[in-house]
Amino acid sequence: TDKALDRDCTTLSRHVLQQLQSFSGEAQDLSALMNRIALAGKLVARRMSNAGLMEGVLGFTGEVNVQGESVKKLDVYANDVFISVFKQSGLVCRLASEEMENPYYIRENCPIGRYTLLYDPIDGSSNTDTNLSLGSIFSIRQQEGNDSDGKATDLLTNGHKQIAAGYILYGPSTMLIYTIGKGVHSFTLDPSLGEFILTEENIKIPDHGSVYSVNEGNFWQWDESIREYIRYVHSTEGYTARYSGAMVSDIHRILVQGGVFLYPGTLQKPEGKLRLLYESAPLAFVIEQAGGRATTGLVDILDVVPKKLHQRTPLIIGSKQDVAKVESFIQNGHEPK
Ligand code: P6P
Repeated sequence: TDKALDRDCTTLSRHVLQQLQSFSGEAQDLSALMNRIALAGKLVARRMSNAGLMEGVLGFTGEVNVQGESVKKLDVYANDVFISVFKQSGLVCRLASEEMENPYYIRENCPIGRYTLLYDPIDGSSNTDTNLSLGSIFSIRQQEGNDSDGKATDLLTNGHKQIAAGYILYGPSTMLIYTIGKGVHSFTLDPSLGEFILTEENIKIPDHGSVYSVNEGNFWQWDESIREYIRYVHSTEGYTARYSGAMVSDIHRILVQGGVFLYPGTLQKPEGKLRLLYESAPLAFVIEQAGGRATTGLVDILDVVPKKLHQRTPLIIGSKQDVAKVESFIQNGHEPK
């Protein structure tokens, strides 16, 4: 049959089943979960594409627009989208996100739904008003125990407990990148079909790349070892700086071209700015599955055990060699290897 047609028929839910080479209960669940993530991505992408047109959507909250809809800030809207798509799915009992202090329980799903979604509905929301790329980040875990105290303490475990993770990149095209621990695969939304179509399977991050991605405006707040690394890349041929304000887009560039993204601890945020459970850990799962690395500078991100749901960690993520270079400055004081 026609290769292009076969590809157009490799939808995300089909691909998950192919990955697992199984139609077991869990395989079906994962396929259904990924399908719901895709639906959320489509709904958010649609909202973004006409955000500039609907009066007051950009960066506003509480406004009522011309359609009489209560207009929500995009990240509040996106947060609700993920809740809604999983409400009907029956699979997910709990959702934890940057937008909610405590996990949201879908009570009707709880006795049966054994999955928890951890997500950052809109990453890089400062880019909303400037029509630049944005992302959603997701991580799926299985609930352990019955969470009787409703504090979801079973979520406070390391990143190896993730069963699926990935991100949606709302760029010139909308892409969904995911892993279920069997490689990293990318899909592109075909708006004419309303489907995410397989773009690339088993993506491998280059072992080295020229890009370093960091907010140099924080230079005055960094440890001396990070400053030493930055002085090194400033004085060494072959490095180029790229930083967009949305780490999904910066890290996607690094997945494709190689390089390293850093958000180190600062004076104001010694633990860094990025949240472990629904930002760093899912991205670390993806990048490690693609053959890269993710570390706090001292500990692999996937080994960090959080003490609280919204715990932040420093993040150094990307190509093996480039991450190791940053670590060499951090771990050997100021003397690079
Ligand atoms: P800064 C967006 O708010 C975000 O979480 C990441 O997507 C982005 O890389 C970072 O924060 C930007 O933070 O401090 O550099 O503006």
